[in-house]
Amino acid sequence: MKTNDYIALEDQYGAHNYLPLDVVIKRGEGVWVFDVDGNRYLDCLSAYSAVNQGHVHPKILAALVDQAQHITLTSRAFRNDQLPLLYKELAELTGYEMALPMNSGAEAVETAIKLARKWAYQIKGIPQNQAEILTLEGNFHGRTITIISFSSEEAYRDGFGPFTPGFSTIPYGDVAALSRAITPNTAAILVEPIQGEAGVIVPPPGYLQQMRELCSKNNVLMIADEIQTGLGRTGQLFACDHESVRPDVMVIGKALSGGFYPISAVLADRSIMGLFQPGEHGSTFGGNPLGAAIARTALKVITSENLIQNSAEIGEYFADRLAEIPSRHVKEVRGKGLLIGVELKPSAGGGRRFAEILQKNGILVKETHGNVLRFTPPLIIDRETVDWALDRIFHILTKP
Ligand code: IF1
Repeated sequence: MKTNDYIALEDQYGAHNYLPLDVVIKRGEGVWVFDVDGNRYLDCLSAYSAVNQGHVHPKILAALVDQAQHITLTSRAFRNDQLPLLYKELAELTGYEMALPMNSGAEAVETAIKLARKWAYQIKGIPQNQAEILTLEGNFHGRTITIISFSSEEAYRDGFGPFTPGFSTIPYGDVAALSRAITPNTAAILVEPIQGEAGVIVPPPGYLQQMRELCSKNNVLMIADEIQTGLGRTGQLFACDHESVRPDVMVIGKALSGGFYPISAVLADRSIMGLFQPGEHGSTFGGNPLGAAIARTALKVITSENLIQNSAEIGEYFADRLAEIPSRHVKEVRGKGLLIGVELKPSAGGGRRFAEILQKNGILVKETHGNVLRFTPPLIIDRETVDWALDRIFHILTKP
């Protein structure tokens, strides 16, 4: 079967909840993916930062295969020999005393929301059902009804009401707005340290630090959603590390499995995480031994292969070279580490057009918010491959 045959099947039998590029990928290896027609592409999306370690990383693959031959799922009614080791290794790597494992990012965000509300009523003393959680304009935290209830993107909300109460949204990057929005019923603020979907929006320097200070002063939990920015993507373990900010609750996912398996987690110290009592929260697959074994190796790969340092160095190089391209289409190049956004001018004709041209030149990117091209390759990418890509990007962006 050829590309168009697969597309026809997908079109006929699959829900049309996406409009993917017309590339049908059959195989991935490191930074490269190969389609059914034998074409090779540089993956500059990394499945939205789930494949930081590169496609089909051999060590993570080996961990998956080995664990799958022992036991894959016990449910949490019983214990297994992988989850306790993942807990310990997560605590040692991140400095948080405890973790709660889930599967998708959205489930971890929902878990963090439940935890913040529980903390609000039991510790802060907010009256029952009156906890408020602040969210930021431009946020993206997943697709569940509660999460889209505080989305500022009409397309994600339209037609899905009624919505979950208890959230209010304030402008991103605006400390004064945050200070004004805090009330005695504010339980938490949920923040992406860099907003990915909104178009790689980097907050003003010091924003996270001032948010941290305001949260501490007002007894409000700071919850960082680092599902996309975490685990090395921005050139630090966490994007919050750029400002030496330690959120009260840290949400991770995506690269936690190196793209092999849905596993996410909420991290916090015992004073917060200890509020969950047996039976109050969970999931069938949450904390399963297969996902835990995969995550243990995925984390080891990030540290043993110095992916954080590589993301910082190669990311700076990539972004600097992109910013030097004399393109009349480019408005701004921004980001941190290998989370890079190229914002196009309205006159450029939209990001999708460039994504399709880049695809024809062997590079896969995803536009976001219409006119921002995300360049987020796996963190294993080397300078030579970046130069290979820059050659092509230069010619495409300097064309009329
Ligand atoms: C889609 C966006 C990115 C996330 C952050 C939580 C989640 C995500 C910061 C939820 C997931 C994915 C979801 C995917 C596309 C992609 C995405 F474009 F949707 F917004 F990356 F920017 N927090 N992001 O980025 O995690 O439940 O998906 O495991 O839904 O189209 P999930």
